Amino acid sequence: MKTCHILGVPVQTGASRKGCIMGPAALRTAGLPDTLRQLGWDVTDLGDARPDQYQNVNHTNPAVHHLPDMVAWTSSLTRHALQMARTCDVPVFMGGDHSMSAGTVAGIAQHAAELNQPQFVLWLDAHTDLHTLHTTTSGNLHGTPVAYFTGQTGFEGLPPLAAPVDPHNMYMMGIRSVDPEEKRHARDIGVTVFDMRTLDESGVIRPLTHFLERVEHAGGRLHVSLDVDFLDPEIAPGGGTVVPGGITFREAHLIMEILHDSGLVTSLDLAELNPFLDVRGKTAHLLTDLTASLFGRHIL
Ligand code: EXY
Ligand code: MN
Ligand code: MN
Ligand code: MN
Repeated sequence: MKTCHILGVPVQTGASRKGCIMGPAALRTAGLPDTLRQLGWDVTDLGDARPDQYQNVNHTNPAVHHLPDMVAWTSSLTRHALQMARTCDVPVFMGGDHSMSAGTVAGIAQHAAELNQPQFVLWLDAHTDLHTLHTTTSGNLHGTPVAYFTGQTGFEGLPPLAAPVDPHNMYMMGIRSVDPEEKRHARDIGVTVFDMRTLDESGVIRPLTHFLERVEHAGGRLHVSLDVDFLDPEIAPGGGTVVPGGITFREAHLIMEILHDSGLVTSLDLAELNPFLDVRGKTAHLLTDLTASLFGRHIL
């Protein structure tokens, strides 16, 4: 039986609006662990992570706030993610705002390096989250994890990476809100971005299967990072930075079903769920249902 360890990550200081601290509890209330058990997975809920010691660190960019929190969470989550990747088939991280992925992806990538396998990342998001501590103007650090774990400079104070993710192994889908510096950054470092315009024109299947062929050919491991605002706000209102014109219910399930059938997914983030902004648990239930599709519920 395949094993899945689930870790709650109640972090919210990376986001502009508070409430992601309740994300893990909302996903448990929506029944995520038992849903996966009913699909035949050996699921262990590890409870919620805690940040490491609070270190006093500040940054030359006056806009940046809550940096000590990101430092404390990143060092804790890198350690947790590495341990989880070593001890189960598919670690699942229930956030919490997207700054969590600085630590989850860093730890997951470190394990891939131990296995001498390339780490690929599929970033499902309206945003590229490619700011550094120097380029962010909002100072909300959930807009920076991708630049951090791909090893970009400009993260003074954060833990050094054991194994940066190669930006050429990063694919993004659903993108529709990108700041000018992020556009430059994405081009300069070679991240592949399938924005909503591309998906409108070509659908989700072609870009996704092209990416999965690359992962398969490279013998890679695949981390999926699903941000609530990847989805259209009509079906997923429970996020603090939602953007109109997102992925539909069926497109999202199709992506999860194709990912399941590929057999390539080795870890998952569920990020940016803010139950304070949700409507009767609608987004928490949708994330749980999408995770069930990723774990094989659709198999007849
Ligand atoms: N790019 C904007 C900023 O840096 O503030 C918006 C970031 C939103 C990040 C959310 C987690 O995806
Ligand atoms: Mn703040
Ligand atoms: Mn994000
Ligand atoms: Mn986002």
